[in-house]
Amino acid sequence: MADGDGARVAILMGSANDWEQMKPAADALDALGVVSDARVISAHRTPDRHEKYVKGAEAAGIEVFICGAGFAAHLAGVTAALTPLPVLGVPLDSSALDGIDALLATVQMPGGIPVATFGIGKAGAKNAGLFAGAILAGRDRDVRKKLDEYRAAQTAAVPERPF
Ligand code: RP5
Repeated sequence: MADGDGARVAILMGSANDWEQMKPAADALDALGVVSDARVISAHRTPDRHEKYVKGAEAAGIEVFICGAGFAAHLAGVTAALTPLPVLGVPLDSSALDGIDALLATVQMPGGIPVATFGIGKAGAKNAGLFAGAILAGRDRDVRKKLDEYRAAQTAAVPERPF
């Protein structure tokens, strides 16, 4: 579930309109048995909500952030500025530039405040969810088991022939 109760991964997005592209992150974490907390938080539209949430997140049990935003996407970078926890950035396709603007804004962090940047849109969100799970799996045997099972099932689902 992405409703926050017992969440270890925060999924932030700049707009409720981003949810369709960001939901695969929550789904991937669900598949690994990891509770996430999906929030609409914009670095420029709701800066106070942003700072309050990020500053309180670690004490609330959050271990990893996934941040998705479109246009001149600065949500992941500002989040990383506010916390030492790992921040995974997902550039979203919401502008006339099809997400290239968000990709460059997210990936081109100046040295010193890192954001691990994923692909544009749903595939990037899915991989960010799986990557967050892999971070937790390093010292959580239950998540590691689920991750191994997820990958084994994915492999088993690939047919030998295309027809
Ligand atoms: C960004 O601006 C959001 O992440 C969203 O992708 C984009 C457009 O937001 P809306 O105008 O659709 O709310 O901050």
